[in-house]
Amino acid sequence: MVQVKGLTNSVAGMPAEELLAPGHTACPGCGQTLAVRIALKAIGRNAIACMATGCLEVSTGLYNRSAWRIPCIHMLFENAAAVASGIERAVKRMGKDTKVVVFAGDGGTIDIGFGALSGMLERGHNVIYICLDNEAYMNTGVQRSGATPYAAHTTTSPSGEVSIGNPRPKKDAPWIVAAHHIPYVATASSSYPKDLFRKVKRACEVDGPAYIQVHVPCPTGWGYDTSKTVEVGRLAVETALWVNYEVVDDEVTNVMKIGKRKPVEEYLKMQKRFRHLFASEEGRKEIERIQAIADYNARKFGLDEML
Ligand SMILES: Cc1ncc(C[n+]2csc(CCOP(=O)(O)OP(=O)(O)O)c2C)c(N)n1
Ligand code: SF4
Repeated sequence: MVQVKGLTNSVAGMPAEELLAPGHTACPGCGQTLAVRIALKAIGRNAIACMATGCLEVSTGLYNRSAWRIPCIHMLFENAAAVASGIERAVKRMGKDTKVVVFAGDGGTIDIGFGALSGMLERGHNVIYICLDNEAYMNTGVQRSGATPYAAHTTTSPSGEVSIGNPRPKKDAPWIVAAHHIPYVATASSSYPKDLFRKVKRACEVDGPAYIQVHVPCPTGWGYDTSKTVEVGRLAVETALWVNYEVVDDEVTNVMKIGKRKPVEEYLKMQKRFRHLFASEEGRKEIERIQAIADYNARKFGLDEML
């Protein structure tokens, strides 16, 4: 394998080997491919990846220029978890300990593939499911998904004279997944690579289903400079609009505390998808509503308690 100086060994404590090769066609600054690169370092070579339709698939998986250095199968939105379930049973039948991991976008996971995911969790398959949550259907042109945050502008929730953007709050998928009483659920962010690495490692040790939802900023869909991906992702956590935590055997644990919370404006003002909120009095009121969502998260997870 070619080792490109500066592209390997970038985060201390992680294997230098890159199982997602450079040279794929994702946009510069894509948080999604960053998350996959880190997750694969944690999972290692003895794995089979299942990949639902989406940005990841078209940018890393096209025949004959695949960036995957482990076996990778592309499925539909609807059946990613079902195919993974079948592979897991086949691997078990063959007496192997190969890990089966699904990578799917928020659209593929939280909307269209949710039935298959729920079935996989409920049947107790030994599969790691990683949802790459860029908060919209990016691959087909930034359409709203069930994970799109309140008031965000997307092509199917456009802001304008009659609308402030997406009218519905973000669906709380990790919470719904946790209600299946599986051994391990976690949320993570591509802006906190060590935390993400640790969580994927932990998921590998679980006997049964593990679900990790990773917040992955998307410069193209969110509208910010490609150099700011890590900063935007960190601001989501620092404002409490995204909370990193684990649910182990039905108990919430390891909540990532952030010290003094930043106001949500700091996160919103960096992104074009929220630009309209700063342009009118009505928009300002919506920012207050978004601040209330962050306050709710802080109460729910005890973020304001002493570190
Ligand atoms: C059943 C079905 N409906 C619609 C499509 C078209 N389609 C392809 S990719 C995509 C968006 C994927 O969004 P998401 O899963 O969030 O992944 P992202 O591209 O954002 O990474 C859509 C709607 C499809 N392939 N299958
Ligand atoms: S549109 Fe967004 S998620 Fe898709 S490849 Fe580009 S940066 Fe990544």
